[in-house]
Formats: sequence, structure tokens, C-alpha cells
Amino acid sequence: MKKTLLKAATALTAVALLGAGTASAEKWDMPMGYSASNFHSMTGAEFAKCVTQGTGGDLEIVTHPGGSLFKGNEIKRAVQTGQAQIGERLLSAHQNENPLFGVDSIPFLATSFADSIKLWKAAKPEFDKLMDDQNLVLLYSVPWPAQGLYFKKEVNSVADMKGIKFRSYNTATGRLAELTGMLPVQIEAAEISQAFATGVADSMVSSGSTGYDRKVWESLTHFYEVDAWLPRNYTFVNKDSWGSLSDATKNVVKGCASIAEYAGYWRAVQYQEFTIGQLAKNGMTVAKAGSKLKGELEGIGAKMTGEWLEKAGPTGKAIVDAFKASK
Ligand code: PCA
Repeated sequence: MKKTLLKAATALTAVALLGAGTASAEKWDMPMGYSASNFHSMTGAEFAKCVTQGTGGDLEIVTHPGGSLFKGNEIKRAVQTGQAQIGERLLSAHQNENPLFGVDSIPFLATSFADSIKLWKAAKPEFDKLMDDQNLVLLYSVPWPAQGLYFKKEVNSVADMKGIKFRSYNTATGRLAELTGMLPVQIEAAEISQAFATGVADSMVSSGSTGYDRKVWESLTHFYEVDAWLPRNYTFVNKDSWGSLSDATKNVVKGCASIAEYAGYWRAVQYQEFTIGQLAKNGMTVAKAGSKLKGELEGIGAKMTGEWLEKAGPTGKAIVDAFKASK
């Protein structure tokens, strides 16, 4: 870990030197969907500080976590239209626009941190193109820890899930609810504590991280480790805002983005164990999904993989093939 920090500090000094002496000061707002204490938001705050310091204040980035400037589902549009210059959002939230956005939420395709990096490497060139077509520039992306299932009762099979109100966060999680006989309701992470407290939802698929951030033990009782997939957040800039920067400033932003991607990844790795431990410490039953449940979920995963591949066409297939070849 010491080595990691040293590396990051050296890189930070390097980008700071690169940024010295750039043109007139500018301020960018960076809306983010998740709470300030979440590790993605912390990574974003460090990234913003890195850019502000690295450019000697020529470009100041101000983060707005917790959906305080734009709500999670408004962030991408806000950046595309220039209402904000930069933002962070859950990648798969845009799966309804283009199936490619859901490449990280295919159940049981990439189920570890190492595979999540490989899948991202296979998909990134397509994302760069897709972003460019949408007036955006992709900066960095950090995975969430592996996704497991939260309930208010013991669950050992898909039959036990029937009729439960399920909080979804993207198209794939909505589909998972349908295929397991649950009733999906899409809710932003910032609002789930209230949704569980008032009975709007009684279950979800998410990481230990979101369960911990939102103190879900106040309403829910069971967490099953399923390691179904590791969705990602991504940070992007409005293309015109990006084009207005000097080359020196762009270099600082790119340098800080690589540090953020690296540091965020390691935060996620460390957070996975810590947060699952905290769920148990706060009274939840934490267990690996039983073999019956796991087997049934894998069957549903195979169906959802087929559905995704059909929608995503040859581009999607090429990404999945490249990922599998890199394993
Ligand atoms: N937390 C986010 C997305 C994935 C995760 O682990 C959420 O539940 O909204």
C-alpha cells in the first residue's frame, strides 16, 4: 500500500509540474450521484483536488456528490448539454440508450476485480467511440465491488423470491427481478434508505459498499454473496469543454484521471471486505448464496447473457470474445 501511495504521489508531482504556467482560470462543476462518504465520491474528490493543484488553480474542479447538483439520472444529459462540464455516473444506467452500456452488468460474465479490468479493457475502445458520438470524452472508470442480494428474510431459492418488492438500478437489474418473479422498482442509491424504511422495496442486488453507505441493516436482514457482476462508474467531460483546454491542462487532467482509476480500483478492492464485515457487525446475516440459489441464478444469467448478445449485435459479441480470450 505504501508503494502505491508513493507511486501516486510521484505521479501527482509530475502532473503538477506539467501544469505550471497555463492560461486563465476556469471552474468546472462535477455532479456525482453517490453520497460524499462513498469511495467513488472520495475518488472523485481526490481527482478534483489533483486537477486543481496540478494546474496551479487554472482549472478548478468542484465536486457535488449525493445528487446535490443533478440527480443521478440527470447527470449524463447535464454534461452532454453543457449544463455541467464534467460528471460521474453509473455506466449501466444508460443501457436503455445503447446495450453496450450494460456490458458490465451481464450476470456471471466477469465476477472478480481482475476480470472486471479485463472486460473494461476489451470494451474501452468502443466506449471511446460511443462517448465521442455523444459529445463526451471518457476520462476514467472505477468498478463497484461484486454484487450480492439483500433481503428481509432467509432466501434459499428463486421460488423464495417470488412477489418481493425489489429495488433495481438499471435495465439488467429490472430484468433480473422479472425473471425471478420479483416486482422491480427503480430507485437511486441516494434514496434507498427511505425506500426500505417505508416498504417501497424489501430487497435489492448491490454491493456491500452500498448496503454499508446506506445503513440498510436498519431495514433488511440478509445479504447473500453471489458475485454476480461488478458494475462500473465512469467519469466524462463535455467535448466542447474538453476542447477548450490547453494541451498542458489536458495532460494534467489525463494524469489525474489515471491516478483516480488506479486509486479508485484499490479502494473498491479494500472496501469489498470491509463493508461486508460491517453488514455482519451491524446484525445482518451474511452468507454465500446456497448451491440451489446460485445454480438457479446462473441459469437466469445464461438467459440474460443471450438476450444481451442479441441486442448488442456483432460489437457486443466482439467485446465478449476479446474478454474471454484475455482470461
Ligand atoms: N451500488 C450502486 C450500483 C452498484 C452498487 O454496488 C447502487 O446500488 O446503486
